[in-house]
Amino acid sequence: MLIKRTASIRSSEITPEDIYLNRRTFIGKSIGVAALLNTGVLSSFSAIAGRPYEIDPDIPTYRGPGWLEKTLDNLQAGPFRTDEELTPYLDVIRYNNFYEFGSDKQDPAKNAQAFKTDPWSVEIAGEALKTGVFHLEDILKPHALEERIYRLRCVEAWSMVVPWVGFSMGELLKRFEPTSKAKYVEFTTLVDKEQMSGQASAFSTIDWPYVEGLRMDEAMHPLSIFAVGLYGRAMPPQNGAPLRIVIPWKYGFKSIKSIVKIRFTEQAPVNTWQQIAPREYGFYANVNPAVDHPRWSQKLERRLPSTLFDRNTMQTLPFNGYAEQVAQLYSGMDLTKWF
Ligand SMILES: Nc1nc2c(c(=O)[nH]1)N[C@H]1C(S)=C(S)[C@@H](COP(=O)(O)O)O[C@H]1N2
Ligand SMILES: [Mo]
Repeated sequence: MLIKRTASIRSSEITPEDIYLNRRTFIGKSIGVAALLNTGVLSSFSAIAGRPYEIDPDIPTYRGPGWLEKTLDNLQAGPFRTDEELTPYLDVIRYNNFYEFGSDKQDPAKNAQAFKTDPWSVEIAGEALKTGVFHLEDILKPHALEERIYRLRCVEAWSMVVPWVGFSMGELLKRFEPTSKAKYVEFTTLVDKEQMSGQASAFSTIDWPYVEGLRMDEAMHPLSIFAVGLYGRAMPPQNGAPLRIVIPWKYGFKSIKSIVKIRFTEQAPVNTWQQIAPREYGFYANVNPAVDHPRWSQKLERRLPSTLFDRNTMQTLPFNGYAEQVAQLYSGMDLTKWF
């Protein structure tokens, strides 16, 4: 739906993605702001963000479940916000890694549009007093939604700045009363070969489901969030609707999407990328410019939007710039070994 509606998007299929991203951004800026000012949309969004969102109101957006729409009206400004320039909405929703829907950057935006995210339930399991299967709506009910503007740094050396809609991960996890044996928390993505074309593909290297994990103290850190939206709207399917996590000081692959299970464990979970290539990807995956990926350097990153002519390159910072908040979680650990 999203992809088919405008004729200009068609050109993405024949244009190198970098040029395509830049062109869309330019169009978005030149016509989008004026249109927003006319409709008053800009002012209503800037009230939430404290800064204007440059979103063309003609861009079809995923609405999400009705109950979520109501809570999106009451967004609060969350802590730790970066004031770096936001990555344009179109880049955030059309340049994705979500292998369940294909491995090209534009596959998820094309293949996830009909993804059914309502009703959705999440199983809470393992070392906790309250376990069971819960409706997502019930899980989210007690939490006021915040806007968290974070950097996201992919292990592939590109990055974005995204205004996520979400809330503190620890606040939710606490409600299920993890026991003293809960040293880690594991997250699992949906398996549904009918809906997720990437899972049905014979070329897939991933042993589904996609699994991720955090140490309990990482999960309880105030920077860690569950996210249900971005840019003041419901989470687009390609970005991990209806529920994903965002861990901004770690490489993007830790921020697992479309979660159906949360399990508290005593042993460290084996996350998907570590399982596929343990020499390239570890459990911690803290952003670290001093530790190269075996096949490329991690010193620099390409901040989207990026083009063939202007790569928009910048230095990658330890812990993705969140060292002040999280470095003490790893004091005494050799981060070249625990990568
Ligand atoms: N289930 C699942 N979660 C996933 C992935 C995936 O392939 N499957 N890709 C990860 C990677 S590598 C990145 S960089 C981020 C990208 O999030 P975004 O598409 O919202 O920018 O999602 C992460 N979460
Ligand atoms: Mo990534």
